[in-house]
Amino acid sequence: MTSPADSPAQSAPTKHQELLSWVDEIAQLAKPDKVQWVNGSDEEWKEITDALVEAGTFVRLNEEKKPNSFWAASNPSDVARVEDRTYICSEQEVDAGPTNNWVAPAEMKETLRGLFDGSMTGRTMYVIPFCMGPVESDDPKFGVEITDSAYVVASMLVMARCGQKILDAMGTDAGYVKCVHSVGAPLADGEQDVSWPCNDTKYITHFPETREIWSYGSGYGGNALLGKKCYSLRIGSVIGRDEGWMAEHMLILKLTSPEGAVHYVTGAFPSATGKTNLAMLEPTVEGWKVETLGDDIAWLRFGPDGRLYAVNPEFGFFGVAPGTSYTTNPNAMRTIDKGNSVFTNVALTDDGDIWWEGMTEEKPAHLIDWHGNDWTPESDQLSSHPNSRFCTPITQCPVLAPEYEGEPNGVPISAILFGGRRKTTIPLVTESRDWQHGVFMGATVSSETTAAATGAVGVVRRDPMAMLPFMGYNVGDYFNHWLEIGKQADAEKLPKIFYVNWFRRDEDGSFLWPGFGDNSRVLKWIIERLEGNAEAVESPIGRVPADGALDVEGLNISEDQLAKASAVNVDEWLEELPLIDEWFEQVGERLPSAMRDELETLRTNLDAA
Ligand code: GTP
Ligand code: SPV
Ligand code: MN
Repeated sequence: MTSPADSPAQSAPTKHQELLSWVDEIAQLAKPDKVQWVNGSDEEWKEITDALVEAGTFVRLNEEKKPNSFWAASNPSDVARVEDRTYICSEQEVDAGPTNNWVAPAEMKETLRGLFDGSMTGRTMYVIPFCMGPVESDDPKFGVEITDSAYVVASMLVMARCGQKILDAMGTDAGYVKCVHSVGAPLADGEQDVSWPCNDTKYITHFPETREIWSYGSGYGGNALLGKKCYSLRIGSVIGRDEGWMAEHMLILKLTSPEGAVHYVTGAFPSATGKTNLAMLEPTVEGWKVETLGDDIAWLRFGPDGRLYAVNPEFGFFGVAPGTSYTTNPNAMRTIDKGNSVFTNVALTDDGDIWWEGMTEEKPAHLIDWHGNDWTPESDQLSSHPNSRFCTPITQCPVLAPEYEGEPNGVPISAILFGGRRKTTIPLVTESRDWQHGVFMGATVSSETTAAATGAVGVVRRDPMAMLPFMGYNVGDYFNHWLEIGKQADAEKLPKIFYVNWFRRDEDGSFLWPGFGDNSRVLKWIIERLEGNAEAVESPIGRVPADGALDVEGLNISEDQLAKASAVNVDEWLEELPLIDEWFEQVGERLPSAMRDELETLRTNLDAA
């Protein structure tokens, strides 16, 4: 056994002294068997995935169906983000705000030091240098994740730009976010490993002042791939507040009209509420084209022309598997069919491929389900966990916009969509009157909870800007930051803000709006509004499409259904008001007064209606 005391620094591929000593410090604490720097080479990918197959974490899929791809099943207790175990450890409790769990940083560090002491014994400690967004951008943001999970290494290699080229770009002194992760399952000498090591004790912790992330006990997605939610959103939102930009839970798409006009649009919808699907949809309206730039996270910065530019800091899709099919999201299917992907908690077919609920109309006669058990269509259990995921390279997406690589500083945004999953109340599409009203729409987004986080599913909660679980600081300050951003640009340069809901239901529980590719009809109306070519009417909650303004040609929907999907129902909104009151009470004293003003305007409008 080589001990970390054998100086990982000597074999280290960097002269960044501060980084080297930090890696050394973590190795001294966690006591791994060895330290390995991740370089991002093809040989390394093969070595790591082979080792994961050997360990039973990965099953290699059929090369003809999914080349260079793998199936993994997690421990059944480790399947989603754990919001109740997620902490923002700012110096002052008030800076974490009323929506985040908080523990004082010194106290949390002490707890973590105890947990990490020897936590990597018997394992390899990997060091993953990564960059959020193109390394060629004007202001590349670096991170280094230390982890004892080879599954995390394989997933990070798909999800972020990683390896030697990043270390080289960091030089000897670049700043970076320190990300420390352990599954919390040390191995005693000779102890047999399990296929998915993890710990019942979990901590997902963030230190906004020192820009650090420490994650313990989980190997899953947003808990463990620390470039994703932990850095890109929680720490990212803090950096953005301090530097005058925004880190948001948004897809980015490019829309081209039949006349060739190009618009870039972002959309913030809560977890498992349609970002991946909208990002790469196939329009059902004639002549319109959608291309993808991102499906989960956008960093928005002002460009020299005073417009807001969006960059996707990620390099892959970590998408919800169930419901993804050649009918609902053909471009996601084409992306994964190219291989080089990791599938977690889906089902395995008899010919070495993967399947999940909704992939095909006809269910396979036999599967191995995500628990590793035999499964047949008669089975009363789902074959795949509702939050099972595909992890696949974004560069394989057939409708990836060339700007993804070609514009390292991002694309100028014309419109921002907010949306939630609501059975009632929220109409198909509403246009805000101005930036402040749009911020109010975002600040009051509500949505039914999904399987993307542990806990009850289907409960309506406020999920402001789809960021409730991802804000790295006080929610009131976050709203204020949105308002401040709006003051930094002329109104005509700011994106226009819209509120959408694809999930309204009929009395019988069925969706009123067909969704998916037909959401292009809403995008079309939005773009026509921006260009002054579509009619809208004022309503108490904002502007909605005038009769006949929404293109429904060829759409299989009754007039009654469309009316119900689009309706501004004053009674439903009057029931919503006390919920918004309650939410603003919860936000507390740092709620900007402009948000109360907007609420009073809404109340007045509804009373007059
Ligand atoms: P995260 O990756 O968790 O942030 O999720 P996401 O916002 O990217 O959600 P995604 O696009 O993966 O969609 C989640 C679920 O919603 C899937 O099961 C989809 O099939 C379903 N869905 C997406 N768009 C629509 C839509 O327009 N209508 C309906 N009814 N369902 C949709
Ligand atoms: C989400 O929950 O919003 C996701 C999946 O995109 S995770 O990476 O687990 O955060
Ligand atoms: Mn997400």
